[in-house]
Amino acid sequence: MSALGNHILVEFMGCSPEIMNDVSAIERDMVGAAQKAGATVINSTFHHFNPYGVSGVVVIQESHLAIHTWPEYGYAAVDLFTCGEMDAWISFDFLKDCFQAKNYSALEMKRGSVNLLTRNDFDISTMRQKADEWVNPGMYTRNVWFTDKDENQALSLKYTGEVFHDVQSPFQRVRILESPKYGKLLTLDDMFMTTENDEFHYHEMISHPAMMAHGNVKNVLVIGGGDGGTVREILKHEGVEKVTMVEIDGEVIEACKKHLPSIAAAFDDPRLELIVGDGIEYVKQAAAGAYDLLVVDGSDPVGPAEGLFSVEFYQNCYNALNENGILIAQGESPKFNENAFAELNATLRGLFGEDKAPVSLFYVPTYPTGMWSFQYGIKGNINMKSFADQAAADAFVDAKGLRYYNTELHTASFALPNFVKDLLK
Ligand code: SPD
Repeated sequence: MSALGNHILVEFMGCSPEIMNDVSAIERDMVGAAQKAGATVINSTFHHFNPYGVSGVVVIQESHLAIHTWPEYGYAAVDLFTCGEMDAWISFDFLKDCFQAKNYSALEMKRGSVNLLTRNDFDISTMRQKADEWVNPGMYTRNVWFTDKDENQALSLKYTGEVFHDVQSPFQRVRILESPKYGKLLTLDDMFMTTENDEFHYHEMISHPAMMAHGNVKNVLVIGGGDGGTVREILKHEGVEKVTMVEIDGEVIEACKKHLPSIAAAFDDPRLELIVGDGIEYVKQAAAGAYDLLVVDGSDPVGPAEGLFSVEFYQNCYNALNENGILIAQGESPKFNENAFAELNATLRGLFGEDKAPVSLFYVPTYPTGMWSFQYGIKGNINMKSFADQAAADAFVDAKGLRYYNTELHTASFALPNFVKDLLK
């Protein structure tokens, strides 16, 4: 029986749940399955669902490949619809291996049996002409999104589908992806950490306000900050004599050195001592009064960074600072994780004093809600809104070509909206 198309309805069972929930791997494998069978890929669009599951379609010149996954059952429902000479069983075999399917079944149907259809008499030459007028982009486009979310809100960035690095370290899943808008980006588990094109917002604001308010920082401890952006900014200050950086996950450092060299730009500075180890333990053992500045550049309070939000950790930070020392910590968002934001401030107020725990706000387009904070603990009498030497700070901004920080913004970043003040009460 002659037919227009061939449709294979596939059940893949006993698949790897991790793969079934991995939108980037599934997109890569579905496109790979099409290409392996010699298809011409026109477009792919894939979506990851909350809390889990992936759906997607690869449109090919020869029809389409589609998938819906249920990671909790290790199950994928796959459609392989082809026409012409393409052998969809090649795609089937390829996907079976990619998904590590233990069981599978397939139902093959012919679509459009020619002896059941009646050909009409439309003018095929006009149709051809119309088709020629349509401008094909000439390459296949991908529509793949990475989403950083909690149960109520999300921020999604389109990425190109390229995965430069994807390693499960002992602590977290470390990935480097590429976004058309923000360049290469680092994700840890399912959260955005930094991107090539907006990293300066975060790294300039975690470093320069404290440096400029203090004016004489020589000895710095950085906990976390594995991408290297924070130490890069701190080491721009010539008065800094020593920076010790303690990052728990060596995989983050290696991934960023390889794929994000503009961020991981200062790891060779002789003033930097880089330790791959547990920052929480390091601070516990640190000599009392050792540091002028202690920077906590951690990720969100889940996984390896959870301990970076504890009272005990900040008590040890307090002890490690000298009498004029400043603590600065990644403070979460008052619009995304309000509890972590408010609790951290309560911890810092409890340790440093009610009026010694200022909060600054800044804007990061690639963090959920865009509004993010740094939180301070001031041991001496430094006023975070002002400068040891404002003219020197202005000159530094010009000389280093800073793109986010300036002295007006420094002061303004400590002005808080009323709803944020209320959260901190
Ligand atoms: N949700 C993102 C929280 C910020 C984590 N730190 C970013 C590291 C940049 N050096």
